[in-house]
Amino acid sequence: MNDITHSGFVAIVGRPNVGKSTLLNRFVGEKLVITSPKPQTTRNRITGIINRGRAQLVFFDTPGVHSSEKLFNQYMTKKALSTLSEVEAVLFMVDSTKGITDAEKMIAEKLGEVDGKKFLVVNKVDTGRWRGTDFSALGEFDGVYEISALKGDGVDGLLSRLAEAMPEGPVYYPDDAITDRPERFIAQEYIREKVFELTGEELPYSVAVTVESWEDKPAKNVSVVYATIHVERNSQKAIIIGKGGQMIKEIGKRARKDLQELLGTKVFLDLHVGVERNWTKSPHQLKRFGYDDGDR
Ligand SMILES: Nc1nc2c(ncn2[C@@H]2O[C@H](COP(=O)(O)OP(=O)(O)OP(=O)(O)O)[C@@H](O)[C@H]2O)c(=O)[nH]1
Ligand SMILES: [Mg+2]
Repeated sequence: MNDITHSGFVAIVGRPNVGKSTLLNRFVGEKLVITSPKPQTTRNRITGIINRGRAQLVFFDTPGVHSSEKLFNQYMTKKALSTLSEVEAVLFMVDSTKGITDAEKMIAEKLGEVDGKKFLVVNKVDTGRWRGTDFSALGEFDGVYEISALKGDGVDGLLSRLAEAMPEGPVYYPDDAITDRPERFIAQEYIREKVFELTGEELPYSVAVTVESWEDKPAKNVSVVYATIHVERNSQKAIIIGKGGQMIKEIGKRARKDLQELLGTKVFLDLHVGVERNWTKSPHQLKRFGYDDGDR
């Protein structure tokens, strides 16, 4: 049981690569969402739940906001911006090592129409590479926080402030929940993260992952998971498989390790590669891989 009397939803928004997902993981204290030095890592709105004192905070990690002609990128930006009007508070995250870009201006403009509380979060201050950009010029904020999502500096203070800002409300999720996403989804994301880690610049943007089957065998303390890595072209399939199957083996090894850590059980992970020609350009295929206009 808990004594939660206050609750609310908090959106984390910003352009790609500013550290939104790193911050969500820091808040929940687990590797819930995937991160990478490459931009456009997060593709869906993903919930992270934490209880702090009397408040339950339901965070939304969102895809990076950026302008693009591509259907898939437009979907991601739309997903992020539409989240803003549904929350009690917004964390507008910027990268202290960079300047203000069009993406920040897009977000600032949208924030002007939003009722919830607005906090400016200046991230990556651990780098010591803040060149004096005045981010607070982006709008009116209820607070400005300088943090390191990676190292944790300033994160606790921000969390306390957010907890205080939550209105009276119901308990949305049980005590032990950290997300409303199923383990299948997290497994797919872990596999996708390893593709970001192990393959070159463009390839990760052509990759989607689906879990085909998942069977828990409690007697043997093992989960048996079959998953497919979808790419857009045959040449990409060859890269994912690698010489003598080395690449796919390494992807599987790393994803399995993360999954075992999260689940606390052994995992048998079997990976396959499939070609879905130009799936990023097809509304139907985007939907099939979980990138649609529903509430996620
Ligand atoms: N030095 C430093 N690096 C950070 C910090 N926060 C995040 N990073 C790094 O910045 C990169 C991007 O982090 P993510 O959390 O994936 O960024 P994101 O905003 O979720 O990116 P998208 O999902 O692409 O929109 C990763 O390499 C992180 O390790 C920080 O506080 N300090
Ligand atoms: Mg992210």
